[in-house]
Amino acid sequence: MKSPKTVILALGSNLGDRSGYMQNAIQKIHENIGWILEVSKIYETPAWGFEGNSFLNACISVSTRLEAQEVLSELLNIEAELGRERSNAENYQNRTIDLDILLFDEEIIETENLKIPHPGIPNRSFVLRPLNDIAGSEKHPVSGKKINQLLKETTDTSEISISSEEIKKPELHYNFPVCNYIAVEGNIGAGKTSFSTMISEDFNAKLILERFKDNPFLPKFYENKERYAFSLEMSFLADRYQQLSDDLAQYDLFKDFVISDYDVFKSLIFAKITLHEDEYSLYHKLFHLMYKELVKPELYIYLYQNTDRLLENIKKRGRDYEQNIQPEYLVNINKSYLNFIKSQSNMKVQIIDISGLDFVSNRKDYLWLLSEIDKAVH
Ligand code: PH2
Ligand code: MG
Ligand code: MG
Repeated sequence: MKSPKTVILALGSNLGDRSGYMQNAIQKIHENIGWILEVSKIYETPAWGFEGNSFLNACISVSTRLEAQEVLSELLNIEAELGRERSNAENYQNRTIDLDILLFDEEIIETENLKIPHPGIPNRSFVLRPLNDIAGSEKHPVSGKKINQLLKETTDTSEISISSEEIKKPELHYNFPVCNYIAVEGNIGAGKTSFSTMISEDFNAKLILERFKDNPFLPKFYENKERYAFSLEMSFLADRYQQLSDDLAQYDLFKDFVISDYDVFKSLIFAKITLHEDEYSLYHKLFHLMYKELVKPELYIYLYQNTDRLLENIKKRGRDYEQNIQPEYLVNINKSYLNFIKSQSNMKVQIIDISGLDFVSNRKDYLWLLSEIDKAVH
């Protein structure tokens, strides 16, 4: 999964309800590309480089997990949806909406259909004026000059004025960040780590990830379950207890809440499946001694994924020792989770069926998932 990057886009329209098209474009960019960070003022600008109606122009910055090429193809879709018609004519045409990538982090891209930074930046005031609103002190990655410097130096003397029209960021009000601590749970391969990582990046949360990699018993366990189950469960429990008691106690001033990709109760859920009865009863005693010391999550999210997709995800991430996991084992784990959840009367739980969804590569699925989570919190 990729970390978000900041892309800066130019919006232009000189046909029909110009600011309406720009507002609709922003909504579609939010739904398909990423979070709108900043929106410039809107400028009224004469058609540059051709005889045509005058334009409204603006710039926005967007936080996206897409690659530049993917952003480009989304923009072309949005332009088409908003009635942009492209003719084969050589020169510029009037258009309902034009969406161009100006900057993509500090990347420099030179392909047949995509050049970043946009080569037109330095000699177009209709780009530089709004760009200066949101990125005046950013450096142009090729010339190294700041945008405000490029604006001072440009030779384009077009008459540009601030328009009285306004465009806004989409209104978003998520309630779930009012929870101080959210735990994300789900079967092996459900996407717990991806989802909590995305939330932590997008909503400024402190992230606690399970340290399964450091557990020396895990590969051994998958080789010989009888022999290593107890050691494995004990070491997971010790590790989870230590991590949660340390990390939840350490308050991070700069983060708004905490999100983890597990809840400590999973220890008991797995132990019940993997241990013999006598081992389990010993384990159970120790578990509760530790459990009562720990801070409980204010919201417990269970991501339900169907067995076929779990197996597919397990294969895709390719951890050697997981490749022989049997479907029955996953079905069993899912049942135990649901039983545990049923027995929880004083915890806020949200079970979300994500079968058929792909929230990592599909932003619409991700936004749907966020709205489902939000339903648990009022
Ligand atoms: N876009 C063009 C060509 N000319 N002129 C103005 N004022 N605004 C634009 O957005 C614009 C233009 C090519 O995309
Ligand atoms: Mg253009
Ligand atoms: Mg264009």
